[in-house]
Amino acid sequence: MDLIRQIEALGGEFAHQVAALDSEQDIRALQARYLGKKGSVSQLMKEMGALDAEKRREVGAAFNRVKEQIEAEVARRLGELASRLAQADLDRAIDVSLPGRTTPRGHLHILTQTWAEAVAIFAELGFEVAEGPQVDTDFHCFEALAIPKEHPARDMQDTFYVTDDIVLRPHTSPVQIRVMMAQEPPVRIVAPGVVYRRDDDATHSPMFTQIEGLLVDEGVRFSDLKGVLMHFVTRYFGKALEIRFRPSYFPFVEPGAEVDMQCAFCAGPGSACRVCKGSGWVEIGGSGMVDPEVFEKVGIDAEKYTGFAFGMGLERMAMLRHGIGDIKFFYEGDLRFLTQF
Ligand code: FA5
Repeated sequence: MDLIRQIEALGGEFAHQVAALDSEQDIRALQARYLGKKGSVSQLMKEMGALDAEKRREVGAAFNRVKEQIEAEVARRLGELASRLAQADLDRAIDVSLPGRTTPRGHLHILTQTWAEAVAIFAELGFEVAEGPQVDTDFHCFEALAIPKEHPARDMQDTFYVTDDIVLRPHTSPVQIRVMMAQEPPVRIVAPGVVYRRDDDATHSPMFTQIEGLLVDEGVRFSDLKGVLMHFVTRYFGKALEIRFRPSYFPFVEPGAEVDMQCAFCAGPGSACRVCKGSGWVEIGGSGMVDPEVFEKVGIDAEKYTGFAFGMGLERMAMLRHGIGDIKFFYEGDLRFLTQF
């Protein structure tokens, strides 16, 4: 075949092949197979040596045309490739006008909030926080609180026994004992904490939380107990509420009383209130003046000091304030419940 036609055929062949490639690397490799030192165009050029001067000029011009054509083709394909990549980049671009995707933020559990709020309210009156173990001795939970073995009062607070002498504490009252054994009066503490009982219904759980209060000093009276509890319910429920004491029996206090507060949700006795069942009052805990027998057990002079103590359920408080109908909601971890508080 005529050399010029062969050269032009190579140009056509290159154009055909380069059209099928879509990476810079492949295109450059193809270019080298044609124009590189050992490329097919360069090989063909070697045949020019045998031609006469005029023919060589013609053929040389054909070589230049094909080289330029190949180079132009390479530049065009690389340009196409670059703009396709730029377009892909643009398509991927972020629409800054769209609302952002926020990471959901957690918050404190309603019971933790109640715990912290109760502690903060008592702190306003100068009470400090004391803690004790959840697994405690029979001595701290019962004996020292004047509830000997076989005493019927144990039934009210029946709990889980680890051994005959180690129990899961059924109330926060053992913290009173630990504090009084460790510290001389004046004592002014609140002890929030988890406690356990053999209970299970809509308002009673086998594991729940209480807050204990204890104040021991010279001249402490029952009216001080009333004042402290009135301050607490008024601050916690956000309105002035009355307190009522009903005589009750807790072996470690004398006199002892159940504490009722005026129902925060109705007009008073006789209404069709679901919370207080129309009585106008709701029970919030137990209380009383520390029994001299307890002072004797912990080595405090009962002639010199008097004191009061109380214990309330924290779930009970939150249920009353937020209208929560079942104590189980606190422990189930259901976000539909938890996110309401
Ligand atoms: C006591 O636990 C006494 N330690 C309180 C006390 C302290 C009296 C200091 C005198 C001096 P009581 O068993 O009534 O008392 O429990 C107190 C409160 O804990 C109850 O009013 C109730 O709000 C809550 N409570 C009791 N049992 C459960 C339970 N199983 N689940 C949830 N809350 C409970």
